[in-house]
Amino acid sequence: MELWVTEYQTPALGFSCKASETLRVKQTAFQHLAVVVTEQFGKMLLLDGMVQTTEKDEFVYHEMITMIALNAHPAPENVLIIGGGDGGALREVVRHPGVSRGTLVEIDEEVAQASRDFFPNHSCSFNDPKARLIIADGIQFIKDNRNAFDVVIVDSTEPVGPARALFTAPFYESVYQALKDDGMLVVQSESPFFNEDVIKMAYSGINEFFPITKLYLAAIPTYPSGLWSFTVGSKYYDPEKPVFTGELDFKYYTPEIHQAAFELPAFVKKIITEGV
Ligand code: AG3
Repeated sequence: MELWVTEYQTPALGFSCKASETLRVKQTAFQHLAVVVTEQFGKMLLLDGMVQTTEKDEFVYHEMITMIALNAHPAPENVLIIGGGDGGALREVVRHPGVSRGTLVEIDEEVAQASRDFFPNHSCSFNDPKARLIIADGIQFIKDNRNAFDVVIVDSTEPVGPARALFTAPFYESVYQALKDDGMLVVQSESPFFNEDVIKMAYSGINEFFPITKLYLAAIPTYPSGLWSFTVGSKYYDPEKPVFTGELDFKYYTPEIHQAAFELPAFVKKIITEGV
């Protein structure tokens, strides 16, 4: 018998992967969690039926959600990640030579546990001396910090369930206050093909508080439509300009990609210019 796992990316579109094994299926306190082994992409983590990360293509998302801000900020010493309990983004953060502390605040400890159990290449970051893993509500955590971080990265699930408030203006205001005077925020903001509303919500919410707001793109085969967006809010530095000159081994990111990622197709530009 063949086993296939399907994410319904829209009510009319399913994305299916042939799977050889189911490693974990459980309802956590916050969401439904599954880990399966797919033939195409290796191990895959799903939350509430939505693909979060796979062994084979995780590098695109994790490099691109971290390195744009880290390489555009001249001194990204103290970095906070909200969500991202699999540890993939944290792995990228702590390997950056400019970073001295990477703090990850994840609400659901079962996500971190699944990563420890099945995704060693993600969860290796938990043992890094620069890393700190906190199981807590990111919204409360950010409110308790003022003028503390150089970069804040929001590696959330979709704005349904526990992540809903992470896409609202009051949250972006708390992030603004938790950042230092030259700080930067990066959030994952979904697919320009399927989630125009989410992009508008993130872009306009961030733009309310941050003087510089920009959208950039990356190609991620296992996420809906394969084209993914990130929104960055910056208090001072231009996020488009890489200033890091050191050597790091990347699989997707290059200094040229850094700048090219901000070049938007006409229909994407329209999403952020036509307002909410
Ligand atoms: N967080 C964003 C995943 C969004 C995917 N959406 C979907 N499959 N419908 C990923 C967490 C990786 N650290």
